[in-house]
Amino acid sequence: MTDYWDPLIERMPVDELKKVQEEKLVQLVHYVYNHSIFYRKRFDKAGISPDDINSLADITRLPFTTKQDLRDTYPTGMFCVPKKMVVRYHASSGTTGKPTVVGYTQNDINEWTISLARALTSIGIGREDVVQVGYGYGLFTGGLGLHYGAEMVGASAIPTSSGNTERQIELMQDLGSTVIACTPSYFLHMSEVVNKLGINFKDDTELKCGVFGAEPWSQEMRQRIEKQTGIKAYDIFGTSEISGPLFTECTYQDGIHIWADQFLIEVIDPKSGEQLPDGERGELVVTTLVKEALPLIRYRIGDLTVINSEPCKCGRTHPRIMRILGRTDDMIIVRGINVFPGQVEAVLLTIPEVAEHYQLIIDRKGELDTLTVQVEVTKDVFSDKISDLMRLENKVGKSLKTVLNLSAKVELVEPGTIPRSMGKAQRVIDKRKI
Ligand code: DLL
Repeated sequence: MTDYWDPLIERMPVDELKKVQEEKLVQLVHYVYNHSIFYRKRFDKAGISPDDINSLADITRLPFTTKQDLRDTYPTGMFCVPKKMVVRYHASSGTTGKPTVVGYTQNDINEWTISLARALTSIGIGREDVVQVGYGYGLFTGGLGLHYGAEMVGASAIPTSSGNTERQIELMQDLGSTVIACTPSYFLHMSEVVNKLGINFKDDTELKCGVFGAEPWSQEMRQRIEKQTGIKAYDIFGTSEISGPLFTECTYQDGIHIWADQFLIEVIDPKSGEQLPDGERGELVVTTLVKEALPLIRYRIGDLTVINSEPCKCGRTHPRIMRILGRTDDMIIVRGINVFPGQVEAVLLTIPEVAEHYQLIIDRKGELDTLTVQVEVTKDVFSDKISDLMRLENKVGKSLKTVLNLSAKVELVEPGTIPRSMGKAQRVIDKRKI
C-alpha cells in the first residue's frame, strides 16, 4: 500500500460526497463570478446570479462552456487568477484553429497530481514500481502529468517521452520498468519492435502493466494486448482543459473512477443539452470543483460515455464512466450513416486473422461517399492464396456491415503498411471536399 490510498475520501458514503460537491459548487460559482470577466458576462447574459445556485440540482441552470469559448478568449481570457499566480502552462496542438491554453496555479498542479496518485494507487502502482513515461513531454499534458503522478506515489519515473523506440526498450530492460504509460497505438508499435528484436515482454522485461489512453481504444484491443504481451492494460482518461490525464480504472477494470471531490460530472444529450440519467449514453460534461487558474463550469468535453454511480467492487464510491469509444465530433457521417472509428475497431479485432493496425479512408465518388477500411493482416495470412485473402475480405466486410449498417470496402494490407504513431494515432482520413 502506498500513501495515496485514502479510504475516508475514496470510500466516502455517496450522500456525504454529494454534500461535499454541493458546498464546492456553491463556492465555485461565486469564485468564477468574482474573478473572471468571461464568467460574469456569461452568467449575466443567462440571467443567473451565483446566489441562484444552492444545490447540486441547480447546476442545470448554469450555461455550458466549450472549447470554442477557450479559443475565443485565447490565450488567457477565461483565467480567474492574475498571471503571477500561474506556475505552468500547457497548450493543445491546435490542429484546427487556435490552440487552447491551460494555466495552473501551484495548487492546481498539486490537485492534478493527487488525482493521478490516487488513480495509480488504485491499479497497484507504488514505491516498488518503475514507471516508464512514454507520453510526449512538452505542451502535451501526458508526459509531465504521469511523471508527477508516478513520483507522488513514490515510484521511479523514467521520462523517455515518445519515440526512439529501440532505446526505450533497452532502458525498459536495463532499469526494470514495471509500468509503461503511453498511447495504446504507440505500445502496439513498441510491441512490434520488441518482436523484431527477438525478445518478448514476458521473459525479457519486468513489465507488469500499461497505462494506456489519450485516444480511444476498445475492449477488444485490451484483450489482444493482454493476451499477446502478458501485461495488464489499464485505461486512463483526461483532457488538457480539465488538467490532463487524471482518472483510471482500478484493478477490476470496470469503468474509470472520477474523483467526485474534485470534479462533478454529467452526461447530456448532445443535441438538446438535457441531462441524462445514469446508464444512458451521452456527452460528458465536467465541472472542475477545485481548480483555481482555469475553473470550468459545465465544460462540454465532447466525449461520449455512460455514468455508473454504483459503488465499485473495489469499495470506491466515486462515480465511474465507461470506456470512451468516440467523440461527438469524431463521428463520421458516411452516406448519411453515423460511424465511429471505435465501432470499426471493435469489429475488426473480433477477427483473429487481422492485426491491430487499421485506418478508415472516406472519399466521395460523384455524389456517393465511399468508406474503405484498410487493415493489416499477419504475415502468415498475407502469404496465403489470393482466394483465401478474398474470403477473409468478405468476412470482414460482412461483420462490418452487420454492425455499421453500411457497406465498406475492405482492403487487407501487408504488415507495416499503415503508418505507426508515436502519440495519438490518426485513424480516419477524410478525403472528401465538402
Ligand atoms: O489526451 C490527456 C491524456 C494524456 C489522457 C495521457 C490520457 C493519457 P488532450 O490531448 O486534451 O488530453 O485530449 C483529450 O483525448 O477528450 C478524448 O477524446 C481523448 N482521450 C483521452 N483519453 C482517452 C481514453 C489528453 N482513455 C481527448 N479513451 C479526450 C478514449 C481518450 N479517448
